[in-house]
Amino acid sequence: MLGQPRRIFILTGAGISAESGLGTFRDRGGLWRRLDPMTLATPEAFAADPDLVLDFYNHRRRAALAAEPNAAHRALARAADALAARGGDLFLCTQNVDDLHERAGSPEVVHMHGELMTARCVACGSISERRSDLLRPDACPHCGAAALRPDVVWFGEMPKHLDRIEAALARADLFVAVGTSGAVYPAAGYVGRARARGIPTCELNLAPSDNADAFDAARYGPASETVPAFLA
Ligand code: BJW
Repeated sequence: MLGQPRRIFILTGAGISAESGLGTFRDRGGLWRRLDPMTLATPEAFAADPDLVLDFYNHRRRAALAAEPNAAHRALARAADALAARGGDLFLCTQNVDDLHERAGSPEVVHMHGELMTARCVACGSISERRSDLLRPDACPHCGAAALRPDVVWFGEMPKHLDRIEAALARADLFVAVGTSGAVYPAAGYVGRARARGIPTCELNLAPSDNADAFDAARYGPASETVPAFLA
């Protein structure tokens, strides 16, 4: 199925970081099995109880900082270098807010749901690096307003980098989804778009995702095994 793809679109989700010790959202033990996303991951939740929401993300940021990339993250970074050396490219689009792809050495990572390691000022819109807890009041390093929020995309908000993602989907010749449940849009719709263009699609997951039927092929198992094997 791989043939000679030169422009691979990879979509990753929480499953790729599971073996690094970071929790997923919807499978067994997942965050949204224990916690209500409507009280933690919406703009309304942040308006109603900012301390609770900041606490949730402070905890997640600390966990991400303590985690290490695993073999799946590293295999993607190596594949990006190898493809680039052959004149192709690997477009890495992640729904994850951790920085494990970057720390594994991936040259470019598109975080469509934002990042834990940056903060956004709701007053001036600037984005600044943030590796320590966000507290209130916490001043924006650019405008000084006490208006920092986690730079993540909550339900009802517009995902980031959609133009770049569209362009990459339009030129890809292979689409691969890794460790994502296919439950959240627009990311869950990308496989359908790839199929409509007639390019091969494959999912690498521990178990069939919600949209498994939309893929031509699948390999099931832990990402630390399936991703290096798939890209070898
Ligand atoms: C392993 C493994 C191992 C485990 N190895 N695998 C169309 C239809 C219906 C609804 C909508 C729609 N379009 C939009 C919506 C509304 C909404 C939505 O999708 N709702 C659904 C729940 C129905 N979408 C939005 O609101 C989005 N915005 C939007 O649509 O704006 C309008 C617009 C967009 C575009 C064009 C025009 C208009 C925003 C969504 C924001 C999602 N935010 C979160 C939180 C981010 C910050 C944070 O991290 O806290 O993003 S929610 C959460 O879900 C997080 C994730 O990125 C996202 C996806 O989760 P993911 O990664 O798939 O994780 P899981 O847990 O679901 O799955 C893990 C998988 O790994 C499982 O399959 C396991 O089997 C597997 N696995 N261990 C390999 N070792």
